[in-house]
Amino acid sequence: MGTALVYHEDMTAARLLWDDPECEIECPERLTTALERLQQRGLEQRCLQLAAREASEAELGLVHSPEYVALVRGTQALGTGELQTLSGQYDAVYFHPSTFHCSRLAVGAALQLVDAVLAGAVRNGLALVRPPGHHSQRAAANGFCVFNNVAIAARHAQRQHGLHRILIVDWDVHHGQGIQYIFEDDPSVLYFSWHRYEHGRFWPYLRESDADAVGQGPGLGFTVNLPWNQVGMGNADYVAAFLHVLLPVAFEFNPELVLVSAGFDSAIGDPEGQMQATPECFAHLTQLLQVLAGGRVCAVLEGGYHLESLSQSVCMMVQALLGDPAPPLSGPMVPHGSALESIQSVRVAQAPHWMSLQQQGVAPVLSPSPYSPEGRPSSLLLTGRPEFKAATTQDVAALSSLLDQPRLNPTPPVRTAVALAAPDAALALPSDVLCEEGSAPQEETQAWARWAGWAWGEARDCVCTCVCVTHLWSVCRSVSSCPSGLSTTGHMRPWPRTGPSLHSGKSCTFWTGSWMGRWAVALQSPQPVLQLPPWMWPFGVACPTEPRGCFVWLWGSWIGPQISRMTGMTLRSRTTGGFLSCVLALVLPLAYSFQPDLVLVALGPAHGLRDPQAALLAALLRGPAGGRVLALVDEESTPQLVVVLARVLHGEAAPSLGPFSMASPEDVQALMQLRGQLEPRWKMLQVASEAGGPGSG
Ligand code: X5A
Ligand code: ZN
Repeated sequence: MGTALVYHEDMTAARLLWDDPECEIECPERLTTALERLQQRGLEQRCLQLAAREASEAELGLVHSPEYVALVRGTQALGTGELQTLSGQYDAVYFHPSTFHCSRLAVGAALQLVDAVLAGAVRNGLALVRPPGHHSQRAAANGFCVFNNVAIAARHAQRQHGLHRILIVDWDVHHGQGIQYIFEDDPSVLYFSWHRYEHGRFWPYLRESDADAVGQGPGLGFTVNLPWNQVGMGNADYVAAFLHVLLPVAFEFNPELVLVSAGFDSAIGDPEGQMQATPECFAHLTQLLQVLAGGRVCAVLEGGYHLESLSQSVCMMVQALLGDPAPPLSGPMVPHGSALESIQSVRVAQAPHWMSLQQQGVAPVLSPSPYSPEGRPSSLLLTGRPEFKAATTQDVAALSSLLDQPRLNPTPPVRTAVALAAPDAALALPSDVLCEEGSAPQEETQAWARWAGWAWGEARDCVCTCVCVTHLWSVCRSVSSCPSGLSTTGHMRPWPRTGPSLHSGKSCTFWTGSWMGRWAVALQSPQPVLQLPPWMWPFGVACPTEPRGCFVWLWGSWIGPQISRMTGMTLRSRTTGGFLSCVLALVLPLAYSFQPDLVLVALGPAHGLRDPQAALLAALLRGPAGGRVLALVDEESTPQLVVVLARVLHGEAAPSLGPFSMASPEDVQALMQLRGQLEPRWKMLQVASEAGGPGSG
């Protein structure tokens, strides 16, 4: 199951024919540069390449009025002066004689992509199109957009493929008000948008872009707006928005298809967005979306006006769609105070509509919007656009050195390997997963150590290898028979070869079952597991003699060689809501805050996770350590678990968890307590600004 790339050269034909500083950034080079970069990196060749077709007028009619379609059709015959006059009737729009053809190709590309994915020809894909679509309305062009590509694709998926729940994720830096208007009373389409807002002082200056616009009538709660009130939002803010707002709601919604309004003007260097997220952030966002809807993700290009930043972000997204691991995120994983205020305000506004947001408790509304109901804020008229500070030469130099960094690594010799006692040809492993036998304990240990070496050592400079399902027992045995721990043992030699040793490096263990006790003893932990503080007890305390639940265990270089922090919690929740809260609100924020070099996912006896839960956990944990994951599975586990883990670690879609069920009050209570304790140290756990009041941050 591959990735489609839909494109047509004709979409480069439309261009601005007169002087207009606002519109000139929407230029043909946006497509040609991005495509060239995809070719250079060998990514285009790995995709199923489809030539875009023109959408029919009936298809345009799924969203647009016949009069409007006729009007755009008419622009083909207009002269430059007439085109300019007509363009002036809309906000930030230009028409070109080729606009009608280009816009029909843009819609057609989105439709073809949806058809390919829903027919099962590919798992996911990207349509590289222009003009963009998300500002376009039933009878109006707006913000460079002529027809609403993504909205039409959603209606098409409903009418032609009978879908009932479609999620639209709009990560363009502008509010896709066009999509919002089209679906605001429709509960079958959940629209999520984040956007630069600055309390209403940023284009398109709409009251209805704020967090309290949540949809209407039967569509209440199916519009989710996350306004950014400051520029400079970065990787931590975007990931926090996904973990604490989008994903809880999306899992509860349980979409059959994810459409992405993939604008990259939300990336660093973009003149419109003025944000700070680096290109690899879009690989992470893409990966996070792929745990939904069986991985059926259809992305359609929207904005993105810094050619280099746009091209790199597009490459990152395609790489993630292809299943490659995402490079680790750079920079401090600490969300901005203003971002947390925004996240908090959406959670408050949406809590009445989503159980998943009620579970974690929300504080009262922070700050009323300073937006004046009469129209644009008066300060805008007085001060112009203060948010656009001119970039200094220093900024420009820093940006180009950042974008010059090589961030796409060569493909590793083996992306995923599996060690099994008795490899079985009947196991449905992907053909390019290396499967090796390790039946004797010594061989198993060696195989495991070799995978570990790949995952961490040799692979450090060539992406990362997501590796290894083996027999936990022999690993534990060899660890416990070696009192000084992994880093010094001869038969574990490959482990510390080129990477930092287990003690001095940052790694992150997700450990389940009774083996944690042995492991801790083997590592001579100064904090034996049984001394976990009482506030962790509700989540299950690790006890060497009594396997119970699942444990999260972190240690790192920041307090030297000691195991610095241990937390324990159970993931063994009977409800999907409880499990998801653990993963989204605790495990992933911890892991993203910690920025480990390696993630160990160990599923011991009685780990209590159902296969789809284990797969989801493993899939999501590929993010924080740049794909370096080592999964250890107990020998009592079923071959199905081995296969499902190998598949998701290899980049395939995680199986569905099934319908959402609300977490138990005990789970919620315990989780809140644990988060409260950990929040001061691990900032990605925060869902509200620390000062907790207006104007903070
Ligand atoms: C698709 C998109 C932006 C329009 C900005 C007008 N449109 N100032 O990014
Ligand atoms: Zn945009």
